[in-house]
Amino acid sequence: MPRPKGNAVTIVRQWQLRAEFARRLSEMYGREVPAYTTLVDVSREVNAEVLDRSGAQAERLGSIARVTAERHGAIRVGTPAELNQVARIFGALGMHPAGFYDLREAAASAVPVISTAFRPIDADELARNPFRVFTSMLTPVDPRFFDEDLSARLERFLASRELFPPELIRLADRAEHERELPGADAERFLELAVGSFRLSSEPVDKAWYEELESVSGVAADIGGVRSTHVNHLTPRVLDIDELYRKMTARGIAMIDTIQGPPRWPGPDVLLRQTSFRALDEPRRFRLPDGTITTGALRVRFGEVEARGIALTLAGRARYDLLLEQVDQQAADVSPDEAARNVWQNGFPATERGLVEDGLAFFTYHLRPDPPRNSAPPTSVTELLDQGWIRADPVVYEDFLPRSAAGIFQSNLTGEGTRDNSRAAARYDLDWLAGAIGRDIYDPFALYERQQNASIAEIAKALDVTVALH
Ligand code: OOG
Ligand code: NI
Repeated sequence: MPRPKGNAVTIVRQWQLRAEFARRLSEMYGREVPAYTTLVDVSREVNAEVLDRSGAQAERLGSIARVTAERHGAIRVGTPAELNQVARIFGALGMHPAGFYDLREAAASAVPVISTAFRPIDADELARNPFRVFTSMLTPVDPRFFDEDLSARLERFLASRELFPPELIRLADRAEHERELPGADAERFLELAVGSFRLSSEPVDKAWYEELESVSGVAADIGGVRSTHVNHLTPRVLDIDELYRKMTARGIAMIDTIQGPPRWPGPDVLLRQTSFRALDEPRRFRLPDGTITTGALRVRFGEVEARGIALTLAGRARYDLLLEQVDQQAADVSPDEAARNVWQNGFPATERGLVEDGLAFFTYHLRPDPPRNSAPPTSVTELLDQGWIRADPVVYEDFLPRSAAGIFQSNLTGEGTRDNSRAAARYDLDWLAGAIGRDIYDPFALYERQQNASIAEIAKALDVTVALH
Protein backbone atom coordinates (compact mmCIF):
# COMPACT_ATOMS: atom_id res chain seq x y z
CA MET A 1 0.00 0.00 0.00
CA PRO A 2 1.20 3.57 -0.57
CA ARG A 3 3.02 5.12 2.36
CA PRO A 4 1.67 8.35 3.84
CA LYS A 5 3.67 11.48 3.02
CA GLY A 6 4.15 13.79 6.00
CA ASN A 7 0.92 14.16 7.92
CA ALA A 8 -1.35 13.54 4.95
CA VAL A 9 -3.87 10.76 5.42
CA THR A 10 -3.33 8.08 2.83
CA ILE A 11 -6.42 7.11 0.91
CA VAL A 12 -6.53 3.50 -0.19
CA ARG A 13 -8.65 2.93 -3.26
CA GLN A 14 -10.69 -0.21 -3.91
CA TRP A 15 -8.30 -1.74 -6.38
CA GLN A 16 -5.43 -1.18 -3.96
CA LEU A 17 -7.42 -2.86 -1.19
CA ARG A 18 -8.10 -5.77 -3.55
CA ALA A 19 -4.45 -6.14 -4.56
CA GLU A 20 -3.32 -5.93 -0.95
CA PHE A 21 -5.98 -8.39 0.25
CA ALA A 22 -4.89 -10.89 -2.43
CA ARG A 23 -1.22 -10.42 -1.51
CA ARG A 24 -1.79 -10.91 2.21
CA LEU A 25 -4.09 -13.87 1.70
CA SER A 26 -1.42 -15.47 -0.48
CA GLU A 27 1.23 -14.85 2.18
CA MET A 28 -1.00 -16.38 4.87
CA TYR A 29 -1.91 -19.39 2.74
CA GLY A 30 1.78 -19.96 1.93
CA ARG A 31 2.49 -20.18 5.67
CA GLU A 32 -0.45 -22.53 6.22
CA VAL A 33 0.13 -24.77 3.19
CA PRO A 34 3.84 -24.71 2.25
CA ALA A 35 3.27 -26.77 -0.95
CA TYR A 36 1.34 -23.73 -2.24
CA THR A 37 4.56 -21.72 -2.13
CA THR A 38 6.25 -24.42 -4.21
CA LEU A 39 3.40 -24.19 -6.71
CA VAL A 40 3.80 -20.40 -6.94
CA ASP A 41 7.58 -20.76 -7.40
CA VAL A 42 7.23 -23.37 -10.11
CA SER A 43 4.54 -21.30 -11.87
CA ARG A 44 6.86 -18.33 -11.91
CA GLU A 45 9.67 -20.48 -13.31
CA VAL A 46 7.44 -21.85 -16.07
CA ASN A 47 6.14 -18.38 -16.93
CA ALA A 48 9.69 -17.04 -17.27
CA GLU A 49 10.56 -19.94 -19.58
CA VAL A 50 7.51 -19.37 -21.77
CA LEU A 51 8.32 -15.66 -21.98
CA ASP A 52 11.88 -16.55 -23.07
CA ARG A 53 10.67 -19.08 -25.58
CA SER A 54 7.75 -17.19 -27.11
CA GLY A 55 8.48 -13.49 -26.55
CA ALA A 56 5.55 -11.13 -27.13
CA GLN A 57 3.26 -14.03 -28.07
CA ALA A 58 3.47 -15.19 -24.43
CA GLU A 59 1.72 -11.97 -23.39
CA ARG A 60 -1.14 -12.26 -25.87
CA LEU A 61 -3.52 -13.23 -23.04
CA GLY A 62 -2.30 -10.72 -20.48
CA SER A 63 0.90 -8.92 -19.50
CA ILE A 64 3.43 -10.97 -17.58
CA ALA A 65 2.96 -8.56 -14.66
CA ARG A 66 -0.76 -9.33 -14.52
CA VAL A 67 -0.28 -13.07 -14.99
CA THR A 68 2.39 -13.26 -12.26
CA ALA A 69 0.22 -11.46 -9.69
CA GLU A 70 -2.96 -13.25 -10.75
CA ARG A 71 -4.70 -15.58 -8.29
CA HIS A 72 -8.11 -16.98 -7.68
CA GLY A 73 -9.22 -18.16 -4.31
CA ALA A 74 -11.96 -20.57 -3.26
CA ILE A 75 -14.08 -20.21 -0.14
CA ARG A 76 -17.16 -22.03 1.10
CA VAL A 77 -19.95 -20.77 3.37
CA GLY A 78 -23.06 -22.27 4.89
CA THR A 79 -26.00 -19.88 4.67
CA PRO A 80 -27.51 -17.09 2.56
CA ALA A 81 -26.79 -14.68 5.43
CA GLU A 82 -23.10 -15.63 5.40
CA LEU A 83 -22.99 -15.29 1.63
CA ASN A 84 -24.57 -11.87 1.92
CA GLN A 85 -21.71 -10.79 4.21
CA VAL A 86 -19.13 -12.27 1.86
CA ALA A 87 -20.68 -10.21 -0.96
CA ARG A 88 -20.26 -7.06 1.13
CA ILE A 89 -16.61 -7.83 1.92
CA PHE A 90 -15.83 -8.45 -1.75
CA GLY A 91 -17.96 -5.46 -2.73
CA ALA A 92 -15.51 -3.39 -0.69
CA LEU A 93 -12.75 -4.75 -2.92
CA GLY A 94 -14.58 -3.90 -6.15
CA MET A 95 -15.50 -7.54 -6.77
CA HIS A 96 -19.00 -8.44 -7.98
CA PRO A 97 -20.83 -11.76 -8.27
CA ALA A 98 -20.67 -13.21 -11.79
CA GLY A 99 -22.04 -16.52 -12.99
CA PHE A 100 -24.05 -19.28 -11.31
CA TYR A 101 -22.70 -22.81 -10.91
CA ASP A 102 -24.77 -25.72 -9.64
CA LEU A 103 -22.17 -28.24 -8.58
CA ARG A 104 -24.83 -30.59 -7.22
CA GLU A 105 -25.62 -31.37 -10.85
CA ALA A 106 -22.10 -31.14 -12.25
CA ALA A 107 -20.75 -33.74 -9.82
CA ALA A 108 -21.65 -37.42 -9.70
CA SER A 109 -20.72 -37.76 -6.03
CA ALA A 110 -21.95 -35.66 -3.15
CA VAL A 111 -21.00 -32.00 -3.65
CA PRO A 112 -24.02 -30.23 -2.10
CA VAL A 113 -23.19 -26.63 -3.03
CA ILE A 114 -24.14 -23.88 -5.45
CA SER A 115 -21.58 -21.25 -6.35
CA THR A 116 -20.79 -17.90 -7.90
CA ALA A 117 -17.55 -16.02 -8.43
CA PHE A 118 -16.72 -12.55 -7.11
CA ARG A 119 -14.50 -10.58 -9.48
CA PRO A 120 -13.83 -7.18 -10.98
CA ILE A 121 -15.98 -6.70 -14.07
CA ASP A 122 -14.49 -3.72 -15.93
CA ALA A 123 -11.51 -4.21 -18.22
CA ASP A 124 -9.46 -1.49 -16.50
CA GLU A 125 -10.19 -2.91 -13.03
CA LEU A 126 -9.22 -6.38 -14.25
CA ALA A 127 -6.00 -4.95 -15.63
CA ARG A 128 -5.19 -3.34 -12.27
CA ASN A 129 -5.74 -6.56 -10.37
CA PRO A 130 -7.85 -9.49 -11.56
CA PHE A 131 -8.28 -11.25 -8.18
CA ARG A 132 -11.38 -13.46 -8.13
CA VAL A 133 -12.89 -15.83 -5.57
CA PHE A 134 -14.97 -18.89 -6.38
CA THR A 135 -17.54 -18.89 -3.58
CA SER A 136 -19.72 -21.85 -2.72
CA MET A 137 -22.72 -22.09 -0.44
CA LEU A 138 -24.00 -25.27 1.17
CA THR A 139 -27.50 -26.53 0.29
CA PRO A 140 -28.64 -28.06 3.61
CA VAL A 141 -32.27 -28.46 2.54
CA ASP A 142 -31.52 -30.67 -0.46
CA PRO A 143 -33.10 -34.01 0.56
CA ARG A 144 -30.85 -35.95 -1.79
CA PHE A 145 -28.03 -35.33 0.68
CA PHE A 146 -29.53 -34.48 4.07
CA ASP A 147 -32.50 -36.13 5.78
CA GLU A 148 -34.91 -33.90 7.66
CA ASP A 149 -33.33 -34.38 11.04
CA LEU A 150 -29.75 -33.73 9.89
CA SER A 151 -30.89 -30.81 7.77
CA ALA A 152 -32.54 -29.15 10.79
CA ARG A 153 -29.52 -29.69 13.06
CA LEU A 154 -27.18 -28.41 10.34
CA GLU A 155 -29.21 -25.25 9.82
CA ARG A 156 -29.30 -24.63 13.57
CA PHE A 157 -25.55 -25.08 13.83
CA LEU A 158 -24.90 -22.71 10.94
CA ALA A 159 -27.31 -20.08 12.28
CA SER A 160 -25.47 -20.02 15.61
CA ARG A 161 -22.01 -19.17 14.28
CA GLU A 162 -20.48 -15.85 13.27
CA LEU A 163 -17.90 -15.94 10.48
CA PHE A 164 -17.26 -12.22 10.16
CA PRO A 165 -17.03 -9.69 12.99
CA PRO A 166 -19.52 -6.78 12.79
CA GLU A 167 -16.64 -4.28 12.65
CA LEU A 168 -15.44 -5.91 9.43
CA ILE A 169 -18.87 -5.69 7.85
CA ARG A 170 -19.21 -2.03 8.86
CA LEU A 171 -15.84 -1.17 7.30
CA ALA A 172 -16.74 -3.19 4.21
CA ASP A 173 -20.00 -1.31 3.68
CA ARG A 174 -18.17 1.95 4.02
CA ALA A 175 -15.44 0.95 1.56
CA GLU A 176 -18.04 -0.21 -0.92
CA HIS A 177 -20.01 3.00 -0.61
CA GLU A 178 -17.05 5.39 -0.67
CA ARG A 179 -14.94 3.22 -3.01
CA GLU A 180 -11.93 3.84 -0.77
CA LEU A 181 -10.84 3.90 2.87
CA PRO A 182 -8.46 6.13 4.82
CA GLY A 183 -5.16 4.38 5.63
CA ALA A 184 -5.84 3.32 9.23
CA ASP A 185 -9.31 1.98 8.42
CA ALA A 186 -7.93 0.21 5.36
CA GLU A 187 -5.35 -1.48 7.55
CA ARG A 188 -8.00 -2.58 10.05
CA PHE A 189 -10.29 -3.79 7.29
CA LEU A 190 -7.52 -5.86 5.69
CA GLU A 191 -6.46 -7.35 9.02
CA LEU A 192 -10.02 -8.43 9.87
CA ALA A 193 -10.80 -9.61 6.35
CA VAL A 194 -7.68 -11.74 5.95
CA GLY A 195 -8.05 -13.03 9.52
CA SER A 196 -11.58 -14.27 8.76
CA PHE A 197 -10.16 -16.74 6.25
CA ARG A 198 -7.35 -18.09 8.46
CA LEU A 199 -7.59 -21.76 9.43
CA SER A 200 -8.94 -21.79 12.98
CA SER A 201 -7.17 -23.65 15.78
CA GLU A 202 -10.48 -24.16 17.63
CA PRO A 203 -11.04 -27.86 18.33
CA VAL A 204 -13.42 -29.55 15.87
CA ASP A 205 -16.39 -31.49 17.30
CA LYS A 206 -15.32 -34.92 16.05
CA ALA A 207 -18.69 -36.70 16.15
CA TRP A 208 -20.47 -33.84 14.36
CA TYR A 209 -17.74 -33.51 11.74
CA GLU A 210 -17.79 -37.24 11.04
CA GLU A 211 -21.55 -37.39 10.82
CA LEU A 212 -21.47 -34.74 8.11
CA GLU A 213 -18.47 -36.32 6.44
CA SER A 214 -20.40 -39.54 5.93
CA VAL A 215 -22.78 -37.50 3.76
CA SER A 216 -20.17 -35.32 2.07
CA GLY A 217 -16.63 -34.18 2.79
CA VAL A 218 -17.61 -30.75 1.49
CA ALA A 219 -20.55 -30.55 3.91
CA ALA A 220 -18.20 -31.40 6.81
CA ASP A 221 -15.63 -28.83 5.70
CA ILE A 222 -18.30 -26.13 5.60
CA GLY A 223 -20.79 -27.07 8.30
CA GLY A 224 -18.62 -29.13 10.66
CA VAL A 225 -16.72 -26.13 12.05
CA ARG A 226 -17.56 -22.71 13.46
CA SER A 227 -15.40 -20.68 11.06
CA THR A 228 -14.44 -20.54 7.40
CA HIS A 229 -11.05 -20.68 5.65
CA VAL A 230 -9.47 -20.33 2.23
CA ASN A 231 -9.83 -23.69 0.53
CA HIS A 232 -7.18 -22.99 -2.09
CA LEU A 233 -5.44 -20.19 -3.92
CA THR A 234 -4.61 -20.64 -7.54
CA PRO A 235 -1.77 -19.03 -9.48
CA ARG A 236 -1.94 -18.64 -13.26
CA VAL A 237 0.59 -20.35 -15.45
CA LEU A 238 1.34 -20.03 -19.16
CA ASP A 239 2.17 -23.72 -19.79
CA ILE A 240 0.18 -25.98 -17.49
CA ASP A 241 1.47 -29.24 -19.02
CA GLU A 242 5.03 -28.20 -18.25
CA LEU A 243 3.99 -27.17 -14.74
CA TYR A 244 2.35 -30.56 -14.18
CA ARG A 245 5.59 -32.32 -15.21
CA LYS A 246 7.75 -30.12 -13.02
CA MET A 247 5.55 -30.57 -9.93
CA THR A 248 5.47 -34.33 -10.44
CA ALA A 249 9.26 -34.35 -10.79
CA ARG A 250 9.49 -32.59 -7.42
CA GLY A 251 7.58 -35.47 -5.88
CA ILE A 252 4.30 -33.60 -5.36
CA ALA A 253 1.31 -35.88 -6.03
CA MET A 254 -0.93 -34.22 -8.61
CA ILE A 255 -4.51 -35.28 -9.43
CA ASP A 256 -4.71 -37.53 -12.49
CA THR A 257 -5.80 -35.02 -15.08
CA ILE A 258 -5.74 -31.48 -16.33
CA GLN A 259 -9.40 -30.41 -16.43
CA GLY A 260 -10.86 -28.44 -19.33
CA PRO A 261 -9.81 -28.26 -22.99
CA PRO A 262 -6.90 -30.49 -24.06
CA ARG A 263 -3.42 -29.39 -25.05
CA TRP A 264 -3.63 -28.91 -28.79
CA PRO A 265 -2.02 -26.81 -31.52
CA GLY A 266 -5.02 -24.43 -31.85
CA PRO A 267 -5.87 -21.38 -29.71
CA ASP A 268 -6.09 -21.73 -25.93
CA VAL A 269 -9.69 -21.22 -24.87
CA LEU A 270 -11.53 -21.02 -21.55
CA LEU A 271 -9.64 -22.54 -18.69
CA ARG A 272 -7.38 -25.52 -17.99
CA GLN A 273 -6.86 -26.46 -14.34
CA THR A 274 -5.15 -29.08 -12.26
CA SER A 275 -4.27 -29.46 -8.59
CA PHE A 276 -2.07 -31.23 -6.13
CA ARG A 277 -3.82 -33.56 -3.79
CA ALA A 278 -5.22 -32.31 -0.51
CA LEU A 279 -2.66 -32.63 2.27
CA ASP A 280 -2.93 -33.71 5.89
CA GLU A 281 -3.15 -30.69 8.15
CA PRO A 282 -2.97 -31.07 11.92
CA ARG A 283 -6.28 -30.14 13.59
CA ARG A 284 -7.51 -30.46 17.17
CA PHE A 285 -10.64 -32.48 17.91
CA ARG A 286 -13.10 -32.53 20.80
CA LEU A 287 -14.37 -36.00 21.65
CA PRO A 288 -17.89 -36.64 23.02
CA ASP A 289 -16.49 -36.88 26.57
CA GLY A 290 -14.86 -33.44 26.22
CA THR A 291 -11.26 -34.63 25.79
CA ILE A 292 -9.19 -32.77 23.21
CA THR A 293 -7.00 -34.82 20.83
CA THR A 294 -4.90 -34.01 17.81
CA GLY A 295 -5.49 -35.53 14.43
CA ALA A 296 -5.42 -34.43 10.83
CA LEU A 297 -7.88 -33.31 8.22
CA ARG A 298 -7.29 -33.44 4.51
CA VAL A 299 -9.30 -30.78 2.73
CA ARG A 300 -7.07 -28.03 1.44
CA PHE A 301 -5.13 -28.32 -1.77
CA GLY A 302 -3.24 -26.31 -4.35
CA GLU A 303 -4.60 -25.62 -7.75
CA VAL A 304 -3.06 -24.02 -10.81
CA GLU A 305 -4.65 -22.79 -14.01
CA ALA A 306 -3.99 -21.63 -17.55
CA ARG A 307 -6.48 -19.16 -18.99
CA GLY A 308 -7.52 -18.85 -22.60
CA ILE A 309 -9.96 -16.92 -24.76
CA ALA A 310 -13.55 -16.33 -23.60
CA LEU A 311 -16.09 -18.22 -25.72
CA THR A 312 -19.48 -16.97 -26.87
CA LEU A 313 -22.62 -18.94 -26.04
CA ALA A 314 -22.19 -20.75 -29.37
CA GLY A 315 -18.53 -21.43 -28.57
CA ARG A 316 -19.44 -22.72 -25.16
CA ALA A 317 -22.11 -25.02 -26.62
CA ARG A 318 -19.44 -26.35 -28.98
CA TYR A 319 -17.06 -26.89 -26.05
CA ASP A 320 -19.72 -28.83 -24.13
CA LEU A 321 -20.44 -30.96 -27.20
CA LEU A 322 -16.74 -31.75 -27.69
CA LEU A 323 -16.45 -32.77 -24.03
CA GLU A 324 -19.23 -35.30 -24.61
CA GLN A 325 -17.57 -36.62 -27.76
CA VAL A 326 -14.26 -37.02 -25.92
CA ASP A 327 -16.08 -39.03 -23.22
CA GLN A 328 -17.58 -41.32 -25.84
CA GLN A 329 -14.31 -41.89 -27.72
CA ALA A 330 -12.31 -42.34 -24.55
CA ALA A 331 -13.92 -45.74 -24.19
CA ASP A 332 -11.78 -46.90 -27.16
CA VAL A 333 -8.62 -44.80 -27.19
CA SER A 334 -6.66 -42.95 -24.49
CA PRO A 335 -8.37 -39.80 -23.18
CA ASP A 336 -5.52 -37.62 -24.54
CA GLU A 337 -5.78 -39.10 -27.98
CA ALA A 338 -9.58 -38.87 -27.94
CA ALA A 339 -9.38 -35.19 -26.99
CA ARG A 340 -6.87 -34.39 -29.73
CA ASN A 341 -8.99 -36.14 -32.39
CA VAL A 342 -12.21 -34.53 -31.31
CA TRP A 343 -10.73 -31.03 -31.12
CA GLN A 344 -8.91 -31.26 -34.44
CA ASN A 345 -12.15 -32.18 -36.15
CA GLY A 346 -14.52 -30.02 -34.17
CA PHE A 347 -12.87 -26.71 -33.29
CA PRO A 348 -11.31 -23.89 -35.37
CA ALA A 349 -7.52 -24.13 -35.35
CA THR A 350 -6.95 -20.36 -35.53
CA GLU A 351 -8.20 -17.18 -33.86
CA ARG A 352 -9.40 -16.06 -37.29
CA GLY A 353 -11.53 -19.21 -37.43
CA LEU A 354 -13.03 -18.40 -34.03
CA VAL A 355 -13.99 -14.91 -35.26
CA GLU A 356 -15.44 -16.29 -38.48
CA ASP A 357 -17.62 -18.85 -36.68
CA GLY A 358 -18.61 -16.42 -33.91
CA LEU A 359 -17.25 -18.77 -31.24
CA ALA A 360 -15.05 -16.44 -29.18
CA PHE A 361 -14.87 -12.85 -27.94
CA PHE A 362 -12.32 -10.33 -29.11
CA THR A 363 -11.85 -6.60 -28.82
CA TYR A 364 -11.12 -4.96 -32.12
CA HIS A 365 -8.73 -2.05 -32.62
CA LEU A 366 -7.84 0.17 -35.56
CA ARG A 367 -4.41 -0.50 -36.99
CA PRO A 368 -2.05 2.44 -37.28
CA ASP A 369 -1.47 1.64 -40.96
CA PRO A 370 -4.89 1.28 -42.64
CA PRO A 371 -5.02 0.60 -46.40
CA ARG A 372 -4.93 3.80 -48.47
CA ASN A 373 -7.20 4.81 -51.27
CA SER A 374 -10.09 2.53 -50.48
CA ALA A 375 -13.31 2.83 -48.54
CA PRO A 376 -13.49 0.69 -45.41
CA PRO A 377 -15.66 -2.43 -45.65
CA THR A 378 -18.47 -2.82 -43.16
CA SER A 379 -17.91 -6.18 -41.52
CA VAL A 380 -15.42 -7.10 -38.85
CA THR A 381 -14.11 -10.06 -40.84
CA GLU A 382 -13.47 -7.93 -43.95
CA LEU A 383 -11.90 -5.15 -41.90
CA LEU A 384 -9.60 -7.77 -40.38
CA ASP A 385 -8.73 -9.40 -43.69
CA GLN A 386 -8.05 -6.09 -45.42
CA GLY A 387 -5.77 -4.93 -42.65
CA TRP A 388 -7.88 -2.13 -41.14
CA ILE A 389 -8.16 -3.57 -37.67
CA ARG A 390 -6.61 -6.18 -35.40
CA ALA A 391 -8.35 -8.55 -32.99
CA ASP A 392 -7.15 -8.98 -29.41
CA PRO A 393 -8.56 -11.98 -27.54
CA VAL A 394 -10.72 -11.37 -24.48
CA VAL A 395 -9.42 -13.51 -21.60
CA TYR A 396 -11.85 -15.89 -19.90
CA GLU A 397 -12.32 -14.55 -16.36
CA ASP A 398 -14.75 -17.17 -15.06
CA PHE A 399 -14.96 -20.86 -14.14
CA LEU A 400 -16.28 -24.13 -15.60
CA PRO A 401 -18.84 -26.17 -13.67
CA ARG A 402 -17.56 -29.54 -14.79
CA SER A 403 -13.94 -28.66 -14.07
CA ALA A 404 -14.92 -27.22 -10.69
CA ALA A 405 -16.84 -30.38 -9.84
CA GLY A 406 -13.84 -32.43 -10.98
CA ILE A 407 -11.51 -30.46 -8.71
CA PHE A 408 -13.91 -30.80 -5.75
CA GLN A 409 -14.32 -34.53 -6.29
CA SER A 410 -10.73 -35.46 -6.93
CA ASN A 411 -9.82 -34.02 -3.55
CA LEU A 412 -12.50 -35.75 -1.49
CA THR A 413 -11.59 -38.84 0.47
CA GLY A 414 -14.93 -40.58 0.10
CA GLU A 415 -17.74 -40.40 -2.42
CA GLY A 416 -20.24 -39.43 0.29
CA THR A 417 -23.85 -40.39 -0.19
CA ARG A 418 -26.66 -39.06 -2.33
CA ASP A 419 -30.15 -40.38 -2.93
CA ASN A 420 -31.07 -39.49 -6.49
CA SER A 421 -34.57 -40.87 -6.07
CA ARG A 422 -35.47 -37.72 -4.10
CA ALA A 423 -36.33 -34.47 -5.83
CA ALA A 424 -33.62 -31.79 -5.77
CA ALA A 425 -34.19 -28.66 -3.70
CA ARG A 426 -34.62 -25.81 -6.19
CA TYR A 427 -31.84 -23.25 -6.21
CA ASP A 428 -31.17 -21.10 -9.26
CA LEU A 429 -29.52 -17.87 -10.24
CA ASP A 430 -32.48 -15.71 -9.16
CA TRP A 431 -32.66 -17.42 -5.81
CA LEU A 432 -28.95 -16.85 -5.27
CA ALA A 433 -29.18 -13.20 -6.35
CA GLY A 434 -31.98 -12.73 -3.81
CA ALA A 435 -29.87 -14.33 -1.08
CA ILE A 436 -26.89 -12.12 -1.86
CA GLY A 437 -29.12 -9.08 -2.17
CA ARG A 438 -27.56 -7.97 -5.45
CA ASP A 439 -27.65 -8.80 -9.14
CA ILE A 440 -25.43 -11.58 -10.42
CA TYR A 441 -23.72 -10.62 -13.65
CA ASP A 442 -23.97 -12.85 -16.67
CA PRO A 443 -20.36 -13.46 -17.80
CA PHE A 444 -21.37 -13.79 -21.45
CA ALA A 445 -23.07 -10.39 -21.37
CA LEU A 446 -19.95 -8.83 -19.81
CA TYR A 447 -17.68 -10.16 -22.56
CA GLU A 448 -20.13 -9.17 -25.25
CA ARG A 449 -20.40 -5.64 -23.91
CA GLN A 450 -16.64 -5.31 -24.10
CA GLN A 451 -16.52 -6.62 -27.66
CA ASN A 452 -19.42 -4.41 -28.79
CA ALA A 453 -17.86 -1.31 -27.28
CA SER A 454 -14.70 -1.89 -29.30
CA ILE A 455 -16.69 -2.36 -32.51
CA ALA A 456 -18.68 0.80 -31.83
CA GLU A 457 -15.46 2.77 -31.49
CA ILE A 458 -14.20 1.52 -34.82
CA ALA A 459 -17.51 2.34 -36.48
CA LYS A 460 -17.29 5.87 -35.10
CA ALA A 461 -13.69 6.40 -36.15
CA LEU A 462 -14.30 5.10 -39.70
CA ASP A 463 -17.74 6.65 -39.89
CA VAL A 464 -19.38 3.46 -41.14
CA THR A 465 -21.83 0.94 -39.71
CA VAL A 466 -19.90 -2.19 -38.76
CA ALA A 467 -21.49 -5.63 -38.44
CA LEU A 468 -19.72 -8.62 -36.97
CA HIS A 469 -19.97 -10.67 -40.17
C1 OOG B 1 -14.01 -24.80 -5.32
C2 OOG B 1 -13.70 -25.71 -6.48
C3 OOG B 1 -13.84 -24.99 -7.80
C4 OOG B 1 -12.29 -23.95 -9.51
O1 OOG B 1 -11.22 -23.36 -9.73
O2 OOG B 1 -12.96 -24.44 -10.44
C5 OOG B 1 -12.71 -24.11 -8.11
C6 OOG B 1 -13.76 -25.41 -3.98
O3 OOG B 1 -13.09 -26.45 -3.89
O4 OOG B 1 -14.24 -24.82 -2.99
O5 OOG B 1 -12.08 -23.51 -7.31
NI1 NI C 1 -10.18 -23.14 -7.93
